[in-house]
Amino acid sequence: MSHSDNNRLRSIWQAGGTVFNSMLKIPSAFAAEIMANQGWDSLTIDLQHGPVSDRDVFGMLQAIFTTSTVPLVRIPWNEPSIIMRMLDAGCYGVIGPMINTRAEAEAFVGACRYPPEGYRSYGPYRTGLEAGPDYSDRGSDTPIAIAMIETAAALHNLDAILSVPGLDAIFIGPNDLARSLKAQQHGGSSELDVTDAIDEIIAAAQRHDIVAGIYTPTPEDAVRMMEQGCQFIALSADAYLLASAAGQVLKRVRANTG
Ligand code: 3PY
Ligand code: MG
Repeated sequence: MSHSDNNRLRSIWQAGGTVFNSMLKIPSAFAAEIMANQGWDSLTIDLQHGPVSDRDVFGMLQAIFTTSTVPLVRIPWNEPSIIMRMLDAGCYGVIGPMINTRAEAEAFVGACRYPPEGYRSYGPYRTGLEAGPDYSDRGSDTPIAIAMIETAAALHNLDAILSVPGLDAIFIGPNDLARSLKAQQHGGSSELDVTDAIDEIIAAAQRHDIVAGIYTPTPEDAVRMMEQGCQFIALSADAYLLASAAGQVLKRVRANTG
């Protein structure tokens, strides 16, 4: 497969479409290959939550690149060295967790772009194999920079974050967002509803002409969020999908025996 065109996810978004993605938490090239063969537009290798380490990423990328699925990575924290190493290895986009201020968003986007747009250091040792020898000439426009909005602070600084040049998309983390908003309300009700906050974030992204994305645990949530305007849907994760399929099969067979 050739990724030598510009990032395919941008073409989907520019045509008004939705990118369907899932998270990879199983540190295995084989598991990544199985997931990539199911037709996801993109898959996100998750270095933030789960047992995947830097060293696992290489084989997982090689497996994903046997298909047209676009590989992204979620870094453990907003830190430039891991962003650069993941882009050099061949990830086509980075999801940065817990981006709370404009300065953090600028640092995040800058690490994904070569000068003059950013401060990414040169050294794409594997990317050229997939993206072609001219990668370094267009290395600044190929990677997708996706900032996670998942705290009360980020909600407060929404317009400042969303107006950072070069930011492609935001990704809402509903779990952290709920915890952060609840903490801000000094404990508040245990059933805090984050629907209003999510609506506010999607509306702000649309105002700034930035793609809105969100994590959704179920297909029903995914459809609902897509209808609300999200164009990047991260639906569940390999580990959860394996658990769910295995559990359902066993339940069905037990229901039909003694
Ligand atoms: C969250 O819900 O906080 C997430 O980070 C989902 O990936
Ligand atoms: Mg989170």
